[in-house]
Amino acid sequence: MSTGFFGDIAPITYEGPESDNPLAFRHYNKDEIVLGKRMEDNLRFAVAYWHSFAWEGGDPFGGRTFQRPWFGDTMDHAKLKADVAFEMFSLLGAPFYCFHDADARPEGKSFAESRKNLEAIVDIFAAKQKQTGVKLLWGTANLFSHRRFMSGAATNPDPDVFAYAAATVKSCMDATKKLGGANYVLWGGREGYETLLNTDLKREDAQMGRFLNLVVEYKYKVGFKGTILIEPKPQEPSKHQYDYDVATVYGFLRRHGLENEVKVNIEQGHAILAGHLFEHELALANALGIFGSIDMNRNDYQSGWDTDQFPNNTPEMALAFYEVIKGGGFRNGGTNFDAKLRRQSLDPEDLLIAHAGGMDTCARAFKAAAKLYEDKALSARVEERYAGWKSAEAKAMLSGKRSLAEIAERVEKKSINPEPRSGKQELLENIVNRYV
Ligand code: XUL
Ligand code: CO
Repeated sequence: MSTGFFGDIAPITYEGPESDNPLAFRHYNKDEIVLGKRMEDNLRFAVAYWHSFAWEGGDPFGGRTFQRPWFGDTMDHAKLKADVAFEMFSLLGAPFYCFHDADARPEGKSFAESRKNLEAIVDIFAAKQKQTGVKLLWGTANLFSHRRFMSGAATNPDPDVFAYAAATVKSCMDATKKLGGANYVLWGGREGYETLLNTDLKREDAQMGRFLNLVVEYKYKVGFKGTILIEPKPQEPSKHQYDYDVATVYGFLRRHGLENEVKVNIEQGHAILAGHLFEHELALANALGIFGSIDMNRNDYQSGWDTDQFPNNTPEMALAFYEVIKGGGFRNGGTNFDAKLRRQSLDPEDLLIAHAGGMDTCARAFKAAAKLYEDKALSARVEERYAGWKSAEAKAMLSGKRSLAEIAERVEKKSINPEPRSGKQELLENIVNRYV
């Protein structure tokens, strides 16, 4: 039976580019074949439980603006929340969702009570997944909201907090496995520091490395088939976070022997906070072989803060999806809307409008990127730019067959005097604009 929260709004369908219905797709036709796959399978959209159902509309200057009938600390509230959430997934035709333990269940008076609350909700989620066909893209543990985690989870100076965090992750991995989740995510909002004056960096790195190894060991022990993902972010809430960006995470994984076990979940807003383009982070993860999934959203470029807005910039998103496509597309990963309404967007329909718009813009951007890729509009030129490296002598230099002295000798003997060539940046930018 419907909760009635969304009134008489009908499921959102594809109506084509000419439609002016705010609750319709203009570009996202889930069955359209692009790059040999249905759009639904290319994009693998997921709704983030925390932003849409747990966040109350507060900001640093004011509290709750949303009035939702499921706000409260009881299991009945949590059940109503689950009912509305799955109604929304179905109205949107979103194939996946993602959640933290704390989004879904009330906090208990003890660890055991919190775990039991989670298990009860997981049973409800499992039944709803079966009814609706909606699946879990990833599960995760909230190791940052409760005051016990204020000085870190794995990196806490208190070993009891490390243990509590480990127990929490175990319960969330169990939940994710039970729900058939495609991935398990770790985002370390408090794994970092507020001040170096009270921090032992070396020790905290070792603690975090051991913690992640425990997670990977447990994955094999229980036979979880999904991918373990780390979500990089440079700061916020902590002044400095150890999973700063993709390059930093890769160094951490190498240091702890995990570069073949763990991949990354890359978020647009986090890339911007780290001083990178979203596509930079995606391209680097591909180059390092650790690309996993994306958190799609948009930062306000003026605020310098993680504003988690719904994505709406087609040209920027097309370049991001271009990197996803170049890397072979999503395998276990997908497009999770780690995005929240603005706090004045009070109406139930605003939740649907926001997601439908985000899905539509992603579809439009993905199709532009797919065409750019198929036409080799950029890649043929990139290949040409590096063509000199195909020569035998160039290959010999790279493969260790030439010493520095031998290379120097050849430069003099052949009077090598390289002539610079145009990088053609404006031409390439103009080409991209023809597609987006
Ligand atoms: C916080 C953030 C998290 C993670 C999951 O900035 O992105 O919501 O995605 O913990
Ligand atoms: Co995120």
